[in-house]
Amino acid sequence: MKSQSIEELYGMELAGFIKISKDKDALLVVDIQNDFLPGGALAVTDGDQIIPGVNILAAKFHQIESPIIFTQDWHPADHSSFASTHPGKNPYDLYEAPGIGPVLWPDHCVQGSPGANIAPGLQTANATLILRKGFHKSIDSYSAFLENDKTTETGLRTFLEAVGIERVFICGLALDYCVYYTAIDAKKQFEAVVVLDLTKPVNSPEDSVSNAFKDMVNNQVLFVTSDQILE
Ligand code: VGL
Ligand code: ZN
Repeated sequence: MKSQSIEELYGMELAGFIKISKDKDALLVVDIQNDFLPGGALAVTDGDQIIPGVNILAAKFHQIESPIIFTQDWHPADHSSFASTHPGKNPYDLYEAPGIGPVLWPDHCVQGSPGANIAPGLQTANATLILRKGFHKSIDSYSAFLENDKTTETGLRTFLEAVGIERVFICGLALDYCVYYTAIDAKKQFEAVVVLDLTKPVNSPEDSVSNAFKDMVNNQVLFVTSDQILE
């Protein structure tokens, strides 16, 4: 059975076929961790469905010897993004503070916990770099490049620049948070391409996906499906 196409799901215009180049294109696999999968603390609906396709896409980048970077959300147990650290607050309550928001989260991806592990089905043997983010207690990091203060660098920008990368392909979880913010920050220095069939949203608050797409389109982020990426 053919599943619903991504054009039908999101209505985004696709960039078409793109041939990837050795050492100029990098793949970012964002936060595919147990806590973001069905049954996890901050479960993303169908988050597990993207894993086989991510493995296939990563194999294409590995084939041409281009870097593959996995990220891990990696929070201390008392992280300020957790509702549990704010008396009287519940997960998904709206909450804005510097570096935190627009909602509070259930406790998730606590450093060293099973939920923070990369999903066992994901093949990481070919990883060039596994980057952890969100480890500062009072500031979140949705983006793999910049923490939510929009100033503190994770080091990923400098890494990609040092190895000569010009374009990044972004997949993983979640579309409306870490994938979205990663794409916006990537585009400041590199071409940024989001792989629409290999990402799924949290959908909280309810306009998070439409806002993310609006902002990505305004920033000239490109969209493809994984079958359009050719080695
Ligand atoms: C994420 C919410 C909180 C994500 C991480 O990976 O998209 N979302 N922490
Ligand atoms: Zn988080």
